Amino acid sequence: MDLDAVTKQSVLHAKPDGLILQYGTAGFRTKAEHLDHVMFRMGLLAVLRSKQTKSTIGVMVTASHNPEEDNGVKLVDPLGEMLAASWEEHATCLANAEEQHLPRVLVDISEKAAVDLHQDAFVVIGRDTRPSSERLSQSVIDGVTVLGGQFYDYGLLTTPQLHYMVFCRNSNGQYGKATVEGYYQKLSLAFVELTKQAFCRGDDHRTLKVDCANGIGALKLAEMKHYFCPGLSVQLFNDGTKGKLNHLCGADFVKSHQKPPQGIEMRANERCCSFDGDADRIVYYYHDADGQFHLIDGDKIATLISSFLKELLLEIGDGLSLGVVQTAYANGSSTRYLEEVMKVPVYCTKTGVKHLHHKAQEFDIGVYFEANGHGTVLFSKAAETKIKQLAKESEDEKRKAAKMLENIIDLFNQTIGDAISDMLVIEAILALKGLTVQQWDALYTDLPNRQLKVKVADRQVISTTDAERQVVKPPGLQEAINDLVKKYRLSRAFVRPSGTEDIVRVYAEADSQENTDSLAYEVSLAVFQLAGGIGERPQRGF
Ligand code: 16G
Ligand code: MG
Repeated sequence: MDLDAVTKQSVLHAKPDGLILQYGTAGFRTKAEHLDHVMFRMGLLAVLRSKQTKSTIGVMVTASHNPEEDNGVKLVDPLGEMLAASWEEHATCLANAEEQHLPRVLVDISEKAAVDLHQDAFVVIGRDTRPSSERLSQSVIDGVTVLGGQFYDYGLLTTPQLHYMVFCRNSNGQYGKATVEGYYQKLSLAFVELTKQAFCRGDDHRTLKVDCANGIGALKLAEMKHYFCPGLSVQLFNDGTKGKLNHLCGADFVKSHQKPPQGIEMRANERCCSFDGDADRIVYYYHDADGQFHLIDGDKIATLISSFLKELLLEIGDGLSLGVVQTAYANGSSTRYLEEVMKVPVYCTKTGVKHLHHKAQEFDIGVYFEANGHGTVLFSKAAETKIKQLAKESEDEKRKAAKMLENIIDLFNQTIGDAISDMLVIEAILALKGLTVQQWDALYTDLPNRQLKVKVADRQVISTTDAERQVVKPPGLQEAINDLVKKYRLSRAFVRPSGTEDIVRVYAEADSQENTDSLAYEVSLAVFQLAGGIGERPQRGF
């Protein structure tokens, strides 16, 4: 390591005094103007990680659903997975080191992680459409080059596409070609194969309206859409030509406000969906004939997909295990439906893709979705081998089911959740089952729910257990929540410190919207009083 060169370059990417940031569930994320030094340093870290794993490492510059002024950065590990937890700590140390300590921290990390400094390093970089992203990804490149790493800059990519590229490169092209073209071909081929057996329907059923959050999803879908036409025709809205990224649109807006995005023309019973700013989340929705808005969130997506997979697994009859992984935010009705009607085992983990991903790996086939629309399906190596073998050998019906499963394996970006993959799988299932969006929605009825935010002096005073469903500290808060929950029917509430914002999140559900809103308010007040609330007290009616 040429530490003198690092010190010289680092001055050009100086860390603002006193700024402390944490590598959280979504990497580093804050106002773009505070991130130049973090980007440079993540370039350095990616080189060390690449040398240590002797593999290509990815760096994605994005702040997903956050406002356009924000930005962020995440590292992608060799198998296209999120960065290993021990390296999140290294990332935090490196990002927060004062200028004069930077060389020492680099040496420390190299020693602790037993990095072979003579090894070559290769880093691939992607970025979203934010105005700040191009400049910030240049800072990543500066970091990579000063430590002697090689790099390839993909430029504009969705987050899942960068994960895909990393995995392709580390599997010698076996997973697919490490190009955008390769990604389009792999997914659309599987989609066309899978939907071959769908019966013919009217043209209107094949159209899907997509709100692209004025983000990268618009550019990539525009490039990709002719690959799966005429099987599916997508109409793009909020494509970034006019509106601001994530402003009054996108999956996060639709899910948290439970209303349609601006900038999309919805007619009664038309199927619509929204991506988030980096296209790793998706939610569906429609207006019924009375003009009422219906949201189909990640829970209902998981239900649709797992019921289809379960049918196929029954058909091949090979005893492969299927499990669904959710978080505490999953609507109580979805959990009940999955367990009691579909008889599928359901597990709850902490919020954040890496936790769900980890749990889903325990099954032959693990379906995981957060209610916010972040999710995918993982197939174990053994399941994949079995399915591929059956698709070649067995008799007719079994073979048909195995072939479909094979296409589904190819369709899901097996690295992390991908809005484009999810959309294609959902569209294929709806076509194959001849289901309308209303029929899908009618699988079960969501319990009314409400999410609120509370400002506190230090959100770390709250600690939780049981996959964030119970508060351990501060004392008395869980008892207060228990007493409030008892007042309502079908009720549930929990609180947790956010991993991405400086606030505490409150979730409540109950038998009616009115009761849900009361419960959410009362729990917010308990948090404010017992966990050091600051600013304005929570108000009833929001
Ligand atoms: C991040 C997570 C997302 C989670 C959200 C929760 C990843 C890639 N992203 O965006 O899964 O739902 O954080 O945010 O893990 P919160 O901690 O502010 O509620
Ligand atoms: Mg996202």
